[in-house]
Amino acid sequence: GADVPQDQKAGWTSFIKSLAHMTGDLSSMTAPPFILSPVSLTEFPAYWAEHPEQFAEISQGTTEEERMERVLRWFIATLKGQYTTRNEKMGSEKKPLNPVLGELFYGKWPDTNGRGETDLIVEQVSHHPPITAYYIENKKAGVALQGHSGQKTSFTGTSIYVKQSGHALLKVALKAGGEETYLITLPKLRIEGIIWGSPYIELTETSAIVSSTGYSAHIEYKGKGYFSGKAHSFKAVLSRGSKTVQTYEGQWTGVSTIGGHKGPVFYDADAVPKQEVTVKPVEEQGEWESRRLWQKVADGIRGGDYETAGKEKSLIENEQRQRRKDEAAANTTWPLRRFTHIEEDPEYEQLAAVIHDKTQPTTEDAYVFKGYEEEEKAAA
Ligand code: 0T9
Repeated sequence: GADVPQDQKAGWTSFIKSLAHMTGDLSSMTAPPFILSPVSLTEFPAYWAEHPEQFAEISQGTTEEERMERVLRWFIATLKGQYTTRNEKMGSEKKPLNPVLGELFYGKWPDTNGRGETDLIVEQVSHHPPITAYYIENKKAGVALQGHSGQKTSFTGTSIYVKQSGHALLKVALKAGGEETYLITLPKLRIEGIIWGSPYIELTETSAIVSSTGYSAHIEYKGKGYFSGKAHSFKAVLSRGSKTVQTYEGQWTGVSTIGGHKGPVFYDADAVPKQEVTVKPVEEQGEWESRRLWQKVADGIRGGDYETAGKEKSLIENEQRQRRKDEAAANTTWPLRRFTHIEEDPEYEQLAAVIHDKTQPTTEDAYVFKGYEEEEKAAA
């Protein structure tokens, strides 16, 4: 535990020991203060749109193949934000705040150059297990992403293995009329560096993007010591039916190339700065909105006042427990505000059938965005 503060070494050791007994859900486990992040998991879907120009440009591709390539480029471009931001901002991966049921996160990326505004709506749709649903749309560009995300975690002895559950569907409206759908599956994660107290993520195994046009991309992830010898590497094969159309390889944190490592640049993660989501000031947020809900806890964590952070967190958790008891007594359940839960997603089933990965479920549930509320329409 070289990176663990002296006074938290015992706490870190017992946290690691408790990982061995974990049963799939790490989010509710207590961890020492140095590893706590002041950011809730409901904020994470914003990573999908930190390159709003690439998101918008998907619909401008002139052929099915070009649009598929643009979807892949946008997807690769999101990975650095999704999986390395906490290391860059806070020095290591940190334990996010565990969202409460019904927690909301709203944000947008303003229209700066006529490409249209990108809107983000997130809701915590389950607490146990934690599941986050999101909807991201650039109406003007005709591009919308709807998805949900959960995690199943296990401890290997030295690293935490994370299987993501859920999927996302990207809808692209074509200028000439009609619509394409892209199923996006989620990579598996390995959280390394635990014993030193400086966790970081490496992606592993595969994920896929499958289009209603018949194009698909299968992406393989490798860390140090594999095909390029570099950390955070991937190889993607774009195909149509059973025919390979193109390959892409490199680092999702850096440069990737088309058709072999000497080919032209596909994407350079360092050349394109990310744009962070803009959020209303906390004072103007509703009481279920993440930054307002967690404000006192987050202030405590940021300011090193862990006693206040802990007390405020307990207040929120006790209030939640009481709500669940009251609901059980009244034989009611918490109503979802922005999404409708569906048990089966026929679009998922159809597109997932193309994926070779045996661990990808053939059927999954989903959360369908209910549509904008009146104030949102008025503000747009
Ligand atoms: C969806 C993403 C996900 C959420 C996070 C595993 C993790 C919770 C889920 C998968 C996003 O699109 C992408 C990025 C990071 C993932 C988190 C990394 C992480 O460590 C947490 C888990 C629950 C922990 O907090 C483990 C404690 C940790 C600090 C290691 C000791």
